[in-house]
Amino acid sequence: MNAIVLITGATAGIGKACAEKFAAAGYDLIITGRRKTRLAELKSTLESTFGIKVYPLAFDIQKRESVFSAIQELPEDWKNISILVNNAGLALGRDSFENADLDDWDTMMHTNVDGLLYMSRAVLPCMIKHKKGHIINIGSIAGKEVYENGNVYCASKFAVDAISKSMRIDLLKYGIKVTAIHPGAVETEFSLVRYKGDETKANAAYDGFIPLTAMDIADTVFYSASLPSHVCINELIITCTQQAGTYYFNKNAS
Ligand code: NDP
Ligand code: 8X3
Repeated sequence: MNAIVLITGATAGIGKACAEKFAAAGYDLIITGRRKTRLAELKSTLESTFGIKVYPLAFDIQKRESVFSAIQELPEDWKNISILVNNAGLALGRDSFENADLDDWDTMMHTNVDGLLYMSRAVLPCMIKHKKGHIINIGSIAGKEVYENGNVYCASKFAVDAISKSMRIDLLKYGIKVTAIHPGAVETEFSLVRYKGDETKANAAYDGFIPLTAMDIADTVFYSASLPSHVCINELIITCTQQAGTYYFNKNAS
């Protein structure tokens, strides 16, 4: 086996780009998400293109039992995970606090926060045993600054920021690295999911500027994971050149 990377939310966007990036560098991959067909297609493409091994795991990351059993049931030779990329996540709705859908709030907190916690706890015993490992959490600029109608999505990403900082302290004694990457606007399926399939609203989210691509973030994740063992990027905020915060954009720049 090559070194193993587990990437959550690899069926689309940033997670899929991370899978392509690590596969191209010769890592074996465990890829997760709910959409089985997409996982199977990605496995087939990456194995045939890069000659690596891919183990797909389809489950809902919100469900604690599903996360722990998926990891416990991995074949022994797949359990030695070197890098965990906690990427699966979503925003649902962009509504004012008093009107926002409570189910949307629950789904965001359960996915972005609980899912990341469960996955980290499920994978950690192996990293602790080997006194080696790297956990890379995908946060957001929304976890650094709140914005109007961002309420619970922002809260979930502030939680990712806090969890990343505290994990780094608690896991210091095991030599495990913890990195948080906080992207600004990245054009993926994110906005389509946020606006529940409304393509007009989703496309409008990127009007007037050139957003980051999923591969821009995958490059940054891969760079963070490729540094010498004594170097750990703690956190990194990355935006496109036309963005300087959750509110500040230089739109329609020539
Ligand atoms: P996409 O919608 O393109 O991809 C999201 C991924 O998360 C999919 O693979 C999806 O898989 C997975 N996912 C969502 N919910 C669940 C669930 N309950 N169980 C398992 N997997 C789940 O979005 P992005 O690639 O943009 O988002 C990736 C991460 O980046 C998220 O954490 C997001 O918050 C963060 N981010 C995104 C930014 C952006 O502008 N796009 C900016 C900053 C951060 P499936 O549907 O198959 O389950
Ligand atoms: C996604 C970026 O600004 O749309 O995390 O919340 S933003």
